[in-house]
Amino acid sequence: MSSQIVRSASRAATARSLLSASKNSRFYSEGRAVSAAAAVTFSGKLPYLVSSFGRAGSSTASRSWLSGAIAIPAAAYTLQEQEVHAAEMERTFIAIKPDGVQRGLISEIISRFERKGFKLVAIKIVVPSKEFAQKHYHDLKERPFFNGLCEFLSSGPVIAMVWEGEGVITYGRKLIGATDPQKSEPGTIRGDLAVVVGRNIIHGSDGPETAKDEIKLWFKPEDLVNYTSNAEKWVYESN
Ligand code: IDP
Ligand code: MG
Repeated sequence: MSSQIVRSASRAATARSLLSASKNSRFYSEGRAVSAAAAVTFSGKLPYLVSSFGRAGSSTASRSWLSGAIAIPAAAYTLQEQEVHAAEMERTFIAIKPDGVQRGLISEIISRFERKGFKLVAIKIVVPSKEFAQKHYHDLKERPFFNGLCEFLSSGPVIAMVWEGEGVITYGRKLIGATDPQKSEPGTIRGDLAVVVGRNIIHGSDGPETAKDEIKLWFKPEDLVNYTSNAEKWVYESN
């Protein structure tokens, strides 16, 4: 298991713990790449927090993180702030490309992320310039299809979105399916709704770093909305 996966697994476990621990307070999440442990401050909720952390230790990754966390003296958690300004939920950048928009697949695609339990935190419709498309796909600039790809992305409206949730970067890619729709599994967005690689209807960030970069490229920080969804306690609580 790579250290990146370990980090993201422990962050996810922390986020879930905090969701339990913050039943009566507002839950915040941010796209900042901060250590969850460093970000946690509580108001008089430490005993509950600690017992909640204890229960959450179901994986090796989270257990090792948790033992470290519990060893931190209570005083290390400043108890001043009212709100838990805490463990980020992961965020990913998802775009419905011009073919998906023109084919009337916006609601179909959004509903797959929504029904899974992920939370929409930013959305806009935009026709990107070719220069912007080149920035978005900069890592593919040596590929023979780069120019056509950027022409295509800038040829019409794109739905740009940020989705939030535990494991949303990796699982978002699973929902999307393989790059070439001929190889995408049935049940995935590309598997069910697209046929060729040049018109595969959707983009999704492929890792934490690209997610961060792409969100920053497409959205201003103030475009991202922090809110608590009513569904969160039903999606994330554990027994
Ligand atoms: P991804 O979208 O699954 O992350 P990437 O390899 O990052 O796949 O490629 C970006 C986009 O470039 C693809 O979604 C697809 O639209 C296009 N693309 C990838 N490979 C080819 C190809 O071989 N021919 C034409 N277009 C391609
Ligand atoms: Mg890609």
